[in-house]
Amino acid sequence: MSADKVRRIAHLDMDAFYASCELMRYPQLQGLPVVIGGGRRREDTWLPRLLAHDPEGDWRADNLMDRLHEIPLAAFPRLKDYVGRGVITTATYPARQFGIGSAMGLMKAARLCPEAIMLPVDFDRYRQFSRRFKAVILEIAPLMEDRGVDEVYIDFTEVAGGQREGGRVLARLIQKSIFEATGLTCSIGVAPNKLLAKMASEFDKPNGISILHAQDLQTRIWPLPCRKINGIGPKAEARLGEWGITTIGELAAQPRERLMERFGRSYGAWLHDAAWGRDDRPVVTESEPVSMSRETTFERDLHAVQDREALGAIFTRLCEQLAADLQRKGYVGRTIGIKLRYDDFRAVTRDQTVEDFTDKAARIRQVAGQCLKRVDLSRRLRLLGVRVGHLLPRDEAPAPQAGGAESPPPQASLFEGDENDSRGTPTAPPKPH
Ligand code: DCP
Ligand code: MG
Repeated sequence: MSADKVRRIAHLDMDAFYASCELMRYPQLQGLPVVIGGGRRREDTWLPRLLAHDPEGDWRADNLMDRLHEIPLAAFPRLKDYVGRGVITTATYPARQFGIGSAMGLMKAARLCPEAIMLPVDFDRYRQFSRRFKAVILEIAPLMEDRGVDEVYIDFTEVAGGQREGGRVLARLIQKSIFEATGLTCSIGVAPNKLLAKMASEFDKPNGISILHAQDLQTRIWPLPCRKINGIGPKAEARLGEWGITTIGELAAQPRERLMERFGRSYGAWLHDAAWGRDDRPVVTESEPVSMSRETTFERDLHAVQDREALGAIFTRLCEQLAADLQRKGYVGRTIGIKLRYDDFRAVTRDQTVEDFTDKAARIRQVAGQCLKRVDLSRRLRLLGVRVGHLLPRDEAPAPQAGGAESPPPQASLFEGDENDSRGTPTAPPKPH
């Protein structure tokens, strides 16, 4: 970074993303309460609906896709007509005025706004829009970190216009360019680091720009609830609440040592830094991944013995998801590890490096299972993660040796049964008592 430039990091988040992508093809829904959820898209369900509402209309399957914008409002499914479970992925801003939001059950949403229009999810479409808006950003600012389908971090520091008005000039240019290319709006926060930028991007949603300077910490960040910090979830919030801490300012007033005693060294120290707006993580551009991982925080803390079955299923699923990620992206790896977080927020990791490179769920699970045997499982767990490191593109990795580790022997691991488990095949006769 040049001496005369201050660090300016932007966080950009698309507005009501899935819903906005839908509204591009159904512009007649602009300004109405619309929710996205309830299963995958099936275009063929449109025709019977259309004919029921508009029997005289010349609707044909072969040109329906070009005429989506002509579909009359009466033919759209409403929340009140929906029977079934499922949750909302997102809602348009008009729907949010009724109190509807992401992750809400469809039945509850239907009570809040029965007339809201409901559309199914179409991930392929959202991914297309995602690629397009990111391509627009990259043409303007090359240092961009992809954080998922609808958000990115951008390092403004060295980009032309990135320092003018605290970044507002560049933010405006990006916002306008994305709108011209895609028809979609986004909100941008610019701040001295990622942590603050992420919070700032929410300040003025939708279609807003917020500029935050270091000296704004006390006035604009400290009054906010702790939950607004990305990394403080409901459980940490509840534990802070037990101390009477609800705002970020109250968290900042806590001695660092006290937080470390209560939340573990690393999370406690991080909490303190976060409350003081400190974060020096770089903006990481797309590059060869060093590792890939999957982790999940449980709905309630789980115990290795009492909840063995549930944990075993979650563990298997994480390994399968990770293997699928590796296979989809074309990588194999040979360092396999686990991460646990206990109910007291302490985290531990273990890993093991093996001879063979793999992208197979069974092999990952086997080695990760070995790692699990090296940690304390007497405490309840709140998070479990699995990681594969030492990655190589699949075609650059050495071929597995004949008779080698390609087909490892099946092995019972923790969460499924251990040495005391009577289901396993005994290797020695039981000892007489
Ligand atoms: N999403 C989801 N389930 C959730 C939250 C989000 O499927 N519980 C999906 C739908 C969103 C997209 O991810 O459109 C982006 O998430 P955001 O949290 O950024 O929400 P939106 O972009 O929809 O709205 P906002 O304008 O608040 O950013
Ligand atoms: Mg969004």
